[in-house]
Amino acid sequence: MLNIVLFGPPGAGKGTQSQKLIAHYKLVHLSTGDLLRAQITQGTELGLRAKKLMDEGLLVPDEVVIGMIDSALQDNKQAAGFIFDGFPRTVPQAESLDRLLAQHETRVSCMIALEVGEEELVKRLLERGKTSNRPDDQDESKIRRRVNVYNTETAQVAGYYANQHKFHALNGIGQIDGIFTQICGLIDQHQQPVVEDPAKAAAEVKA
Ligand code: B4P
Repeated sequence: MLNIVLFGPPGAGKGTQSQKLIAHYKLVHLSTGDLLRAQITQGTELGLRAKKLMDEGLLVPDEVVIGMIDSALQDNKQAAGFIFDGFPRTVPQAESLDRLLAQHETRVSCMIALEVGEEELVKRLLERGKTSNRPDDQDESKIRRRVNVYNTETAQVAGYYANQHKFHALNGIGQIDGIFTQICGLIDQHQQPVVEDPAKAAAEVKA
């Protein structure tokens, strides 16, 4: 299975690139932001609690998002793999994801982080806020708070995957298609079959 964690601050392009990646690799897209917004639209109790936090640019409690990912994995047992978009956002979420994937006899293949500076993030999200109807995209101080939450609570998740030798960072500024090509290059490296004995493999290729 191919399981990609797409990482980066709010507005880095995670949602944008996820749409292209699910079409290219036929993966299931799991965006905790989208799952939470669906709960808000349905007017569930969980959605009402999440909305207050999201509108303020704060994180929703770990157990809520972990529970949503757990049920989404149960609902997609036949999937070829997943794009995790906006999850995990804390180290406890990352630890839970490892545990949940192990229950399904799979694991995270790699994390790809999109790096974008704060001023560009603010510009992109204010622009999206003109049409998205998302309260968290319409107020500059809330956008800056989200970036601050990312820097203080989420950025350390990168270290968690670096320790597992699964972390890759890319410049998230540039043409969307160009960034997509670079992401695919990194993912394809992780899809290469593991060669146990390079000399034997080379001899087989010659023969
Ligand atoms: P999310 O829904 O995850 O949203 P996001 O991080 O704001 O956006 P994303 O990063 O996907 O946007 P994109 O760059 O694609 O989170 C919303 C809230 O939900 C959080 O603040 C939190 O409250 C809650 N939440 C979600 N998951 C949680 C979790 N695991 N734990 C706790 N709380 C959680 O797009 C941004 C804009 O940039 C778009 O308009 C796009 O067109 C543009 N763009 C993209 N790439 C571009 C490029 N290369 N050049 C120019 N513009 C570009």
